[in-house]
Amino acid sequence: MFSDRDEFKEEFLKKLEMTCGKSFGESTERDHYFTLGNMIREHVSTEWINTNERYRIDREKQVYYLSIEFLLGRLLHHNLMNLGIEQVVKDGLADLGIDLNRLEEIEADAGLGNGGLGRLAACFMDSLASLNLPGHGCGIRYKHGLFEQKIVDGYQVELPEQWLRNGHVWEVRKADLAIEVPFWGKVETTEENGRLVFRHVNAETISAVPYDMPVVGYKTDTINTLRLWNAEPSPYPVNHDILKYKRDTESVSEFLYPDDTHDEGKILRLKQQYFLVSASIRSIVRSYRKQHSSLRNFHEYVSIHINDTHPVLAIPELMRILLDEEEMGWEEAWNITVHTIAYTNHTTLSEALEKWPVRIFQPLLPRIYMIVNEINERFCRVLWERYPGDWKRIEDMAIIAHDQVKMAHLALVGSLSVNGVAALHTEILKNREMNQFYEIFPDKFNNKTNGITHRRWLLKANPLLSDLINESIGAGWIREPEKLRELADFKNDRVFLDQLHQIKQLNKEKLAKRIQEQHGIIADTSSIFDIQVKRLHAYKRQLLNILHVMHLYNRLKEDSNFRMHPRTFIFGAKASPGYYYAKKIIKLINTVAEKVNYDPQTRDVLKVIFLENYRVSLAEEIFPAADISEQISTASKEASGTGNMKFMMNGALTVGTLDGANIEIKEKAGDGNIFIFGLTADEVLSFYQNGGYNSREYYHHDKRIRQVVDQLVNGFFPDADDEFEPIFDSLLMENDQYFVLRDFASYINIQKEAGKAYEDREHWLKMSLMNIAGSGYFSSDRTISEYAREIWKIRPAGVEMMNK
Ligand code: 26V
Repeated sequence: MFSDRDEFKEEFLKKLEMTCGKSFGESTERDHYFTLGNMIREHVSTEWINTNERYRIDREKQVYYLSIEFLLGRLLHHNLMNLGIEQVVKDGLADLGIDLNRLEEIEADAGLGNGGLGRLAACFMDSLASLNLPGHGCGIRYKHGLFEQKIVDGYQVELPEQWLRNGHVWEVRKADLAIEVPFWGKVETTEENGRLVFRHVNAETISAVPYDMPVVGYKTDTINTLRLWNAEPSPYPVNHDILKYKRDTESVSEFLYPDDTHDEGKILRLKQQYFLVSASIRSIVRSYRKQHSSLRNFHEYVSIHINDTHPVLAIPELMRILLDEEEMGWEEAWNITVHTIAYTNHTTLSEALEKWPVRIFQPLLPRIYMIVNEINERFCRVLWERYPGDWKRIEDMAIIAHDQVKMAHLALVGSLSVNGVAALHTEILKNREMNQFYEIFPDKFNNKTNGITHRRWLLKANPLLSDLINESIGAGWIREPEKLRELADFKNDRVFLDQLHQIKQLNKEKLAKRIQEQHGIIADTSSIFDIQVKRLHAYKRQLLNILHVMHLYNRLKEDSNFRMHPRTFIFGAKASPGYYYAKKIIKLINTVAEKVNYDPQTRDVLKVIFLENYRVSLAEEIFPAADISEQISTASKEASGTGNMKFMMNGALTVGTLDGANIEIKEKAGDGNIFIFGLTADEVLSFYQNGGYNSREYYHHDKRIRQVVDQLVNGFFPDADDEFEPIFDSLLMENDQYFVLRDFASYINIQKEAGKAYEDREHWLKMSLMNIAGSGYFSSDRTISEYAREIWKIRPAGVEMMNK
């Protein structure tokens, strides 16, 4: 690579002329961005090829992470940082009068995901490469990532996102490696030489064309691959309406999560899932066959991880290859398959557990359906032997029942490992949601508490804090994040704490500047920045947060003696387009904002800001600027949360329930350095089981609650008419499923406590420091090391496998 800035400049200028066909004088910032991006990718190519070569020759075990989402965000800065050339490039560009920061802003976010599940996959890619582990991602190259959100008159409006509009510099199209994926048609069964042979005929095929992206590890020479599949018309269509065929085909990689309320949408989703799985597994097998003469020992060299149930058809697809192509017997094929696949569960919400109607599944994927059916029959037989006569249990646990294919059951039966994503979540899976499966397969279940890449979320996102950490404990934490612990030694160091304060202020100013530019609202940086950013969902209880804001507003209006430290409540959230209730909450937040931000009596102490189009690149500016992190889900509902970890690592204090990873955050930060409130998971689950909650009692007995709930419908918001009636109804008519009113008083109290604590600056900074110091555990390097050691059994490159 370039050894100094002059060498860099020379190459940059040469490349600029070649790629853009313009002189430097005529070139635009966009030209500079693309020139730089292409240059970096080309430099990476040699190491990329070397890594693949090394993997091939060493025949090391490889892991493939299959995920329907990869929420990557921007890659330029990240790649420069990981390659260790950030400074040279920055200086070289500065000599040419180019500001690297501005070039970074040109890059569109690769937003191929919804939220935590997709961002987790992206963090894992970074950790795998940075730990020199042979791990690759497989996903779909959606033409449109998650929609772009506009707020119009307080309502969410969705626009198609266009990340590929100007091309994407980090991908390489590999047309020669395309794979034909078959749908529809029929299976013909014949007997040949005493063996049943299955032929899938009259299928409509779709070409899966891989686009590979290099995954650069932090200052290592490992460059792994993220392979995203693009759906294109096959060169051999059987369908004669070519235009329709082309449209139908391309729609497979057009949108993330197409609406599946109707059959057409369901078909498209299932098509996407099989498209991802079939192309991925077949390309894995293809490269395996180059090094091995048979698939007998496949599971000793390959591990396939399925990120939630979306890629669960990996199980019957691998079976299909082993049975139909390798001509193995069922037992042997099954043994290999189960030993290859591992599954992570990311939610216990029943509405998110995937089920597909047989009437859709069977015709779309006829051979795969036969195999799933066989897996189901064999599994039911095992159940019958174990629980003779227990029809109810068998019906509950079957993979196919009541005309539905239950994807989670298939995953549980067909994989070697099943893990939850935080300690509490895994316990809930074992003891409740998946208890019947836990009884039969106790050894499959294990916990892998989520993590985040500290390189993006601290080193890159918060350079000021990173510098301070480097100055005080050295840079060892970048490779060994647990070393952040050493920061605890500074908790009585006034000078250090003061620097911590300065940095937070500067980060808040930066965010305030963006808020003013985009929203025209002035955020007072001496106020507490109290932030809730995440998908919008009822269980995450953005509603609790905004009702609390309304309560504070009422106090300020009614009691001239009421004092509180000024607060800026910041929200960022996208609601799923068909999720009516979530959209109402967005409208409510914006309506409250209108009211409190412009009231002369309150505007100096209370501000509400809804940040439009929350996404990875915006998140990178938000976390470093937070004082308070809102993690207020109904206990038991948030599997883990990962935003909570990003806030903690940047020194925000958590106001939260004992849910998901919050519990572990409390352990690592220390009980005194977090603000916990509300029902526990056991209490919530026992209410669900035994009843006993009546939201109206809380409404009637607490006038603070009555006041804010009434304000939803009583004209308090002058133009709202019956806008918020559905919210009112959810709280009182539908008995408040998520215990908003039950936790309300407790939330008011803890928020008051947090506000008070903020006024003792030194103590606050100490608490903040203890959060940063305890956050090393939440690096995805720790998470990935656990997956590698305990599930995948892979070792970093260069380390000999024992007993091999
Ligand atoms: C998705 C949807 C989409 C449509 C509306 C209903 C609904 C309900 C739940 C979900 C969740 C899908 C799985 C998921 O994204 N889980 C998240 O995974 C994160 C990474 O493990 C974890 O930190 C979050 O707690 C968990 O919600």
